[in-house]
Amino acid sequence: MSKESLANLMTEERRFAPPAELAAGANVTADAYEAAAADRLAFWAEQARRLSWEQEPTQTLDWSNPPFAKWFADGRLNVAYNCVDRHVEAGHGDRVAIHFEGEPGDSRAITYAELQREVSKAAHALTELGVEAGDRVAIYLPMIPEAIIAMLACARIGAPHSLVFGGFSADALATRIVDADARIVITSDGGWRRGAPSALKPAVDEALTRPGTEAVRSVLVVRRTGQDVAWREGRDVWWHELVDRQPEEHTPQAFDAEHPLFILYTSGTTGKPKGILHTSGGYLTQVAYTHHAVFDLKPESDVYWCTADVGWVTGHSYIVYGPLANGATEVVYEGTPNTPHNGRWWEIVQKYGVTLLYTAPTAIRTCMKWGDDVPAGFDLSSLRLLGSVGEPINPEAWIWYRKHIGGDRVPVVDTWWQTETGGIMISPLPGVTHAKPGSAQVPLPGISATVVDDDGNEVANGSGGYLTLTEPWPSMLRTIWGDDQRYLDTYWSRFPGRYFAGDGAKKDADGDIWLLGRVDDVMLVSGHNISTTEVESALVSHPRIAEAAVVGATDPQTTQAIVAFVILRGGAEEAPGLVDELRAHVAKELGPIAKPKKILPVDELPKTRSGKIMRRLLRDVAENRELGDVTTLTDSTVMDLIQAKLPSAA
Ligand code: 6R9
Repeated sequence: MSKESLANLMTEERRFAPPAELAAGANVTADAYEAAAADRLAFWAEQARRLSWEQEPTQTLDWSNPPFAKWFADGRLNVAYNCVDRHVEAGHGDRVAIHFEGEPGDSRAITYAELQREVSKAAHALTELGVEAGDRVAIYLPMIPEAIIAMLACARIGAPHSLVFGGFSADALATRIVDADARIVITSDGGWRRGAPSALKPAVDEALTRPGTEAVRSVLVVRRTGQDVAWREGRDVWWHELVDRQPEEHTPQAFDAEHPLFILYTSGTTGKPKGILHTSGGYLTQVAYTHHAVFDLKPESDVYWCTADVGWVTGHSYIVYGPLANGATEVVYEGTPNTPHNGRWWEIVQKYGVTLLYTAPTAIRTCMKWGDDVPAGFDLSSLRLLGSVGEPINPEAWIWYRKHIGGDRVPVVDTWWQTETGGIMISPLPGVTHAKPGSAQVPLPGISATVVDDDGNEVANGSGGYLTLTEPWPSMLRTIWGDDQRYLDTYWSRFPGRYFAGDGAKKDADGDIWLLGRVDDVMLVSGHNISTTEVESALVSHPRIAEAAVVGATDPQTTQAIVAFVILRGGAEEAPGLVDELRAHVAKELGPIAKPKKILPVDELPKTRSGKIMRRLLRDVAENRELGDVTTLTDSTVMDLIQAKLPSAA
């Protein structure tokens, strides 16, 4: 974003107060902001006491070598003990930890006592395979309980895990195995997706033929689908043969608070993937606190469901570590939302009486496209809170979510954070904040964030710029695995002394924060910086538009011209005059400067597995360029479809 800061185009006047009952019994009330503001470090030291430490920390933050943080450095704890054993010891062994729902309809309830036995056996099994504290373990599994058990078993023996999305190719898997220098890979024959078994093991076999993967000694294979698998004697081991015969008791050993817990790769827009490193004590403190505060979890009565994949950071922090540290009962679903029918998610909410639901805007927009009558066919009255993560949520999608899923009575929390931040950073508190559709609003207690201009000066209310984090936080990344210099360059060099997240944002008249998308996606039109998010939200507020992706394409007159790719509601039938009507609609909502030069109806948009639109690829299409890296797309055929439809897009 150069010269002109982001134009502040969008206005949203709707407001929703917290439901009185929720506010009256909320886990966290307004005084938390005051306590944290009065003494931020004392506030986090207090939150660390939610955990069970073998040795309580006496230090909170060591920032003597910024930006390399140490939190609770002299404390010692076992993360798996905190997520499992201590709940059993507290008498909650019979509480269900995981309601697993397989895509084909099989289900399995795992109590905390059972989880303790499974994690203990898996920890013994890893030890038998020679895994020691500090060794890296690659996990390439579908959404089945063994994924969670494997992660916790690694944590239990101090072996950092590196999850790789089941949807990623052998190449992507190999790169990540090599970079982390993994010793073991945990995988399965396959998983169920869209009503059919989808193989995983062949990608592992292929990845392990690549140079640099020789250090992998064993491949531990879960049987899920029963597909035939190729077998390498001496290397491949069945989970059920090795794990099932292990002892059910395992004594957890405590590790330093700064002991590495996991590496998770983010692709970013360019360059090789970055291995984001998270450690133990600070990470667990923040994910446990934020899960308690943002979702208002009451572990005795709530049924929580986060629809993310465990291979995404949202799965790490808000399926595994946060909820289990808090003793939650949660749903884990293996498959796709429309198998065997478009109402599958709502059927699951009804079946388990889900009270707290956490999902992504892309899923919400997809459900909007399928129609209001789908959720209306199920009893969703158990829900009491809805969360959103992954992208800016367009105000119309927010309103739809609240109305059609939340019965117009439950709060919606829009949570901004990143793989790098480890836990939620900016979000309403459901019992406190008067919600504004489309805005993540305020940093959580103990978190310091602001919006700055090109020179790093805080912008006035009503202006846009760059989102920065101004103080270290407990679950912050500690570095990029094996590359401290890249950590400094990527996050700490743009604004010295501050973390730069890469997102554009604005502050509204009340000082609330609105996220405007990645700065790489911001458009420069006739000297004005315009956010792709705002134009997309304006398009989505038109009744014919289900989804929109906007990019800036090079233009001789205006520097960049706005090009919009849209999915029409109720099918791709294009009514005459619709494109003109849409352009006029955007002009009315945002002003003539934001009017797209081109609007192109398409059937699908290119997305990553975590549901983020890959605008970079659409920019390639709009500028008639050869496509860049497509390996992180959910479905790489989408780009062919778009290109076939638009032979001369630019
Ligand atoms: C948790 C996660 C991080 C990027 C982030 C931002 C976007 C996530 C958002 C949001 C607006 C929200 N993002 N949540 N933008 N509002 N509530 O998504 O991590 O996969 O690393 O992505 O996602 O652009 O910088 P990750």
